[in-house]
Amino acid sequence: MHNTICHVNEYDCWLQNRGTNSFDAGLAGILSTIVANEKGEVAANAVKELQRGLSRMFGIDSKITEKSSAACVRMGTVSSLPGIAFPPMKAEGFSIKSANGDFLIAGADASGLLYGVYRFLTELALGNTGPFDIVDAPACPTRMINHWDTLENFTRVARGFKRGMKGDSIFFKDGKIHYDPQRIEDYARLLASVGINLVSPNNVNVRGDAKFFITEKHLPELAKIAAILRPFGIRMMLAVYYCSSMAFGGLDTADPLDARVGDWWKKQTDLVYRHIPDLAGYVVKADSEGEPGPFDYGRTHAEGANMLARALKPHGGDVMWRCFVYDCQQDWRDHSKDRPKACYDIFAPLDGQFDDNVVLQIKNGPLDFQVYEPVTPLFGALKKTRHVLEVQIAQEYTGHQTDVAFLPYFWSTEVMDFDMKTGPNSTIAGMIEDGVIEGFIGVGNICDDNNWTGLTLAQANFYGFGRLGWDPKTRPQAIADDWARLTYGDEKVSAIAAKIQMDSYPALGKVNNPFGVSFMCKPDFHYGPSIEGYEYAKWGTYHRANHEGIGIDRTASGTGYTTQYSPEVDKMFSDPATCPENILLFIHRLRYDHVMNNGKTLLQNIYNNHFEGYEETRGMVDAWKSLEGKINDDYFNTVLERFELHLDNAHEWCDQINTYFRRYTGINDEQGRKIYD
Ligand code: GCW
Repeated sequence: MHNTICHVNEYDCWLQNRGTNSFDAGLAGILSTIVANEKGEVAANAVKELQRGLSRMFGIDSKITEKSSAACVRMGTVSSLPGIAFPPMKAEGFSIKSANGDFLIAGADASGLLYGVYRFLTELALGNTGPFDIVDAPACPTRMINHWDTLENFTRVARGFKRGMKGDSIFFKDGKIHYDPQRIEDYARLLASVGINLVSPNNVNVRGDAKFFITEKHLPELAKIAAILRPFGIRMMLAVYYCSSMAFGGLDTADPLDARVGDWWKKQTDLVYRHIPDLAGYVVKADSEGEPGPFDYGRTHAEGANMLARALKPHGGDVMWRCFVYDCQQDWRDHSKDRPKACYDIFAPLDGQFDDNVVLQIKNGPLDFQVYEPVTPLFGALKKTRHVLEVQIAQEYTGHQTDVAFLPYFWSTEVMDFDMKTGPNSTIAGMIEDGVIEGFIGVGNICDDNNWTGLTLAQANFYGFGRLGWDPKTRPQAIADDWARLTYGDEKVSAIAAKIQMDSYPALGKVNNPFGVSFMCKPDFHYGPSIEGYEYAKWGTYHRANHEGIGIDRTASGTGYTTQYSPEVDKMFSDPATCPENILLFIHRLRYDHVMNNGKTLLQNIYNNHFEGYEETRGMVDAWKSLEGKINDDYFNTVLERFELHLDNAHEWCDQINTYFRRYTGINDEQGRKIYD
């Protein structure tokens, strides 16, 4: 019988403090001596992190010394360990070896050493005590969290709605930069433990006083945050306001081709770097959802981005230029415009015109972080422009950190695995490995709640984001398993928690995204159903359901969206029989009596998915309930509270969507299940 209660501290996430030493005497002896001689800020911190981690996670008190003849952990960067042979390591990589009774942790560089330390601690926590022969490195150089935090209270996304967040920012409060340094350090540890090396704290909609982040008013405080992140190998970026030269620069223009504008940015950027010399650069949202940009001056996005890039260039900084540019003032009556086409139409023709320190930041899908969407066609199309992939860790459209939705499942199976067929290794993961896509950016889901993410189980999304940025081919099952074992320790509890995570995304897709129809959510708030909430709005997010059918024809015979892809993908998408079902109605307008590959009609499949999705959600909740008494009550209950809301939400989605389609079609469910009038 298994009677012990698994104690989990929600604050510690996957770096649980197990406290007591359960290693045998031999192993504990080796771990009690760390031999290192590191002086640099990051490398010296790596040594301390090993000491702290061994103490916190395993109750081993170790001493750090420069020499030892006893068996020990030897560690250092390649340059500080002369005379020892290492396998070749890539930048930020490490090797962990068992040799002559010692453990040897070597970093290609200081960050690599730090990542080697976390990997070593992780292996021990997973029960692997060696012998070790691990060589590893991150797949891409840019692994970044974009916080969408505002100075006003709470981590708000825009227009006054939290959209996926609970709690407030860990950086800002009451209109000011305000933080607990210990909390920032703990955050940095979590980030570095999964290989994240960049953070931008402020929202890309740069409003109010956040516009002044690049001035003396705020730079000293921001520099202090940067200083806490630095020993963890993490650099800061800042989201900047495109029209700063007008907002407080005393100019009457932000025209990128006006020399006064470029000069102003150069001076301002010099000031920024006096405070934060290793700032990684600026993140920019321009000509997007009401934010100003180069279009206001009749200039291209290359001209706008290059102007900022030139100010950053002498300091080694990059511009992360977001490609979320589309017309948000559409008229639903006008069928000639198709929002998902905008990103490619605007940016593909500019390929080759960007400076070498401009990096285009492209959302995974062409619409906006919906539950299912095709991969943005710009990937694979850009040949001469640096670019990165942006996903949303915050559950804006995927359940607001109230509902459980394991996003690595989606990022992996629908994004990383998708083959753009633009070359020999043209899955998104392949392009990341080949350096074609040079980074993975996530809109953060962190807040000041004790558990960091509001919904405790959403810690797995933060964790999984890091894992996929490190290795984009990591399977979601491995992420779920490792996250669960590191969090819970106990095998039975871990198996149940991992299964809940793995079941969650397919269940979500079944209840609230009928075959790729998106934006059926409550306008602005983005949680809960409102089937026609966006139907007559200006945002370009229509499904155009009527009594016969639903969806938009985005093939060559319709809006032409699919022609933005390679011929092979265009062909696969264009035939409803080969188009991936998760995005079928994103690409096609189909009649409700269209027979799908399983021989059932579209309508019947919609009904089936909704009934099943709700039952699957109930199954997840029951699985969680089975953990009562097996896990500490406080942890168990906070998760259960959210699960109850989640189940209500799934119920509402299921019934509203089924009723909507039955009202339109007058056709009943073939299995006679209850659909309300
Ligand atoms: O999903 C949308 C959000 C906006 C956000 C925008 C973006 C920061 O609703 O709040 O703005 O995406 O990505 O810029």
